[in-house]
Amino acid sequence: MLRYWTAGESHGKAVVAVIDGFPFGVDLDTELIDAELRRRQGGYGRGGRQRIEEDRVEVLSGVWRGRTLGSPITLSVPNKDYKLERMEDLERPRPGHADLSGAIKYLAPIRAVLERASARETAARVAAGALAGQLLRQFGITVFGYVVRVGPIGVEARPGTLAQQRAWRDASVLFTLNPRQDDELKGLIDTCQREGDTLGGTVEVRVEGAPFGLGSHTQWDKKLDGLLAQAAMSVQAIKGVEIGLGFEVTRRRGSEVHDPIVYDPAQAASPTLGYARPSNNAGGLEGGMTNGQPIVIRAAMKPISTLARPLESVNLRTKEPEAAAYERSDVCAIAAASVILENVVAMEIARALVDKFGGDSLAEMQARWKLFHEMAAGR
Ligand code: EPS
Repeated sequence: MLRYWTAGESHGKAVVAVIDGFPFGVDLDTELIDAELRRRQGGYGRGGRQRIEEDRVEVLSGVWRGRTLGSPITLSVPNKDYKLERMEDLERPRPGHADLSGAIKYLAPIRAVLERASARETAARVAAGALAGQLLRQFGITVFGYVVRVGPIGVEARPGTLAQQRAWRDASVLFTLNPRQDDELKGLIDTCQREGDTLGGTVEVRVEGAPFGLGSHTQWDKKLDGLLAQAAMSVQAIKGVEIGLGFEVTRRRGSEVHDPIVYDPAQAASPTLGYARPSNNAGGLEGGMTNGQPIVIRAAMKPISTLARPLESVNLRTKEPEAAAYERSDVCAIAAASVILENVVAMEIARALVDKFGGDSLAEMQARWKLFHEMAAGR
């Protein structure tokens, strides 16, 4: 079983991921992890913290001569802005943040809660996901995330090959597939910043090359759509997750929702095994299992809850009304969210892959992948 945890506070020494059950024999490229960490720091609308940090991974365990050992892998991303011991407590919880619930639940200072609730933790999740992505590459599986909405402005859908879409996304300061809309989106974020406010948006993540049969219909906690939803929803500030058509299914009849099945022998060598689908409204998942189609997930991010022009709150000490605390923050972190979601999805797909094909070594996984595809072709 592949599983992972993170540890670390926003202004502590580092954020860390421990990944357990990662197979033996994957050549690790730390530059690929650093590239994802750099992307996570990018995007228009970020706050002052990203001018301080230069996130880079340090591999503390689980690798020998550049190759994974099958033992737990520890990835650390040191915080340049390490100052936890000098930081003061807050008295006025920020609506939308973990401050109030956490301070009451743990009978603790707000500082003790916000440091761990902070989205800084996602640097560790991105490092872990970028490691998982290196396992997926061995099987020709790619995970690709991009922004499809910033606040009220939707980004034009732009069909293209994965390579074209990657080039468009990487040319966009907001990691959308349409860099020509960047100026409009930047204008929106600038206005919002001038008004002391924040903006959210929507991210889409697409997984291509996943084989049939990841996940399982047999038990609620093995359904891959459920696992993906949990992983996406657990990312800071995510308030909604859709798969395929998502909430749109409620407006349509069954005949306009379900994807017909046709057999096309020319596609037999593709992940569909020849079972082509003229549409992909299911988003690649039926019965909690992959069906050979691209997996499509969307996640809705709420606006950052730390506002320069704060909302009404209460001083926890005096119980008197007061404006919420303001600490340096981002105006819009939707671009970063697209990187985080891409990487948490990569980890869930890697977990499902290890479940299906065995996780001791890459060589055994590859042999079992081949055997499964031979057997499935005869089904
Ligand atoms: C965050 C508050 C800000 C963000 C942070 C998330 O940090 P600081 O208080 O140091 O300015 O920059 O995100 C990151 C540090 C990051 O690397 O993404 C919060 O309260 O969630």
